[in-house]
Amino acid sequence: MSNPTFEFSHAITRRPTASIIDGLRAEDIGSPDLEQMLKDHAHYVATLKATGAKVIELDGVDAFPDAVFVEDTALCLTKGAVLMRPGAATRLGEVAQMEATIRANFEDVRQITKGHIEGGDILVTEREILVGRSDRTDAEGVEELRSLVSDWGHTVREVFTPPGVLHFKTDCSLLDGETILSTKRLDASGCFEGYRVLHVAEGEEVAANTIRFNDTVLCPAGFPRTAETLRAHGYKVVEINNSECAKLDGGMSCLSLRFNIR
Ligand code: CIR
Repeated sequence: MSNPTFEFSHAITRRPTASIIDGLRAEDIGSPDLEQMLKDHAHYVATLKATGAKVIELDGVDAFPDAVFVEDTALCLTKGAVLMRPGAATRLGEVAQMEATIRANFEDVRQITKGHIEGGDILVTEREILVGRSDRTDAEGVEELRSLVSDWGHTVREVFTPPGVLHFKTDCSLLDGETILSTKRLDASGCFEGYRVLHVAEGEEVAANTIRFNDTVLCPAGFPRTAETLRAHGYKVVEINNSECAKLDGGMSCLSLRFNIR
């Protein structure tokens, strides 16, 4: 495999802690169960490792209930990394918790200092970086990201996360250099023109937040028609229970930062 958009040597994850019950959520559908979440998290980490990647497993930070959702704190690219500035006030401090690990792995580290942007709103494809404006990501944050990554050769395109959807990637994932898995509602916005788009099955919108990690697509369990679509298109799928993270609007992408420094 030589395609940098889905070839990863490393991932960073962080264990959930007891404070997970205080994690942010749009709607209260019950408190996450830490024991179950730890089991699911271990399955997730083992699946990443099984692809041959090194997983940097960070200890939980009890002071930050949402810290398990590491994706929102940084954007890892080939030439460097950018520390984010989360739009959720309770999550701002998570960036400082991640900074040392990012600096240990990247020589060139830049930082968003204006506005807000969360990693969950960023989809990196082979040709561009799509950033969805959302309740967590604003125009100022998008503009600063654009200026920070332009000399690394990246083009940033501002798009829009559908109303009521937490992050852009809540509704889509990159499956390979040209293929995106998306909900119909997000694809209908026209943001994926020029890409091949597979739709998640009707009623399985939650399954849009998957990750392609080396030869494997990690998919939340319980969405059999979408898993079948992926398998029918030749992807190797591993289904991971996501019942507890889902109570906090989290999914497969949120649980790791992924990069390639092989
Ligand atoms: C939050 O509301 O910020 C967390 N409870 C969930 C974050 C999910 N992160 C992601 O989609 N990248």
